[in-house]
Amino acid sequence: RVTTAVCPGSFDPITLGHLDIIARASRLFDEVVVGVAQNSTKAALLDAQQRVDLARDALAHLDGVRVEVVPGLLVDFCSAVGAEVVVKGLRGGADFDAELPMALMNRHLVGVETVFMTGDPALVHVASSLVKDVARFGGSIADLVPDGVASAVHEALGGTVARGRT
Ligand code: COD
Repeated sequence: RVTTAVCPGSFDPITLGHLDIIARASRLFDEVVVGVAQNSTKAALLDAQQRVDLARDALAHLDGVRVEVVPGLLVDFCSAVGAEVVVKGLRGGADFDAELPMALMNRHLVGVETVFMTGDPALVHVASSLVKDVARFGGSIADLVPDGVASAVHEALGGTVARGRT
């Protein structure tokens, strides 16, 4: 039987940390659906279509991986795509504290299981929020995000010129 996993996130923007988790999940599950969702506690810089387009470009080389918008509740999306598993990445204890109630709520709602994957130690400092902050104040984010993402972030921030590599 085919096991489908959903890798959800805000992906505002997708980073090399996300890419690592998704690539590793794609080796464990038959199908991985990357769900570009709305986190009600965060205001997004990029609109949903931009986040989807950047993620599609960054993940095009991975077999069995596709990217879709999560229009509402994550658990409804999981049911719609036939996923029994949600995959999340953990950078440390703060991620676990944030993820545990979501995992328990999602299991409470429909019984979906959450599988946690350890973040690559070389990438645990990489967070979309920090990436945006570095870019906002003129730093280079080129080696933190997939190709094409840095220019989209700088453009969304109003054409901030990055120092060093862009
Ligand atoms: N290394 C490893 N993992 C990483 C890294 C990294 N460098 N960076 C990010 N991650 C992991 C995060 O820990 C997370 O698991 C995932 O990647 C996505 O991260 P973000 O920041 O893009 O996304 P979040 O945390 O804002 O996503 C929250 C959701 C959008 C998934 C959540 O709000 C949601 O499910 N929303 C839909 C509505 C819903 O169902 N709400 C009820 C939830 S119980």
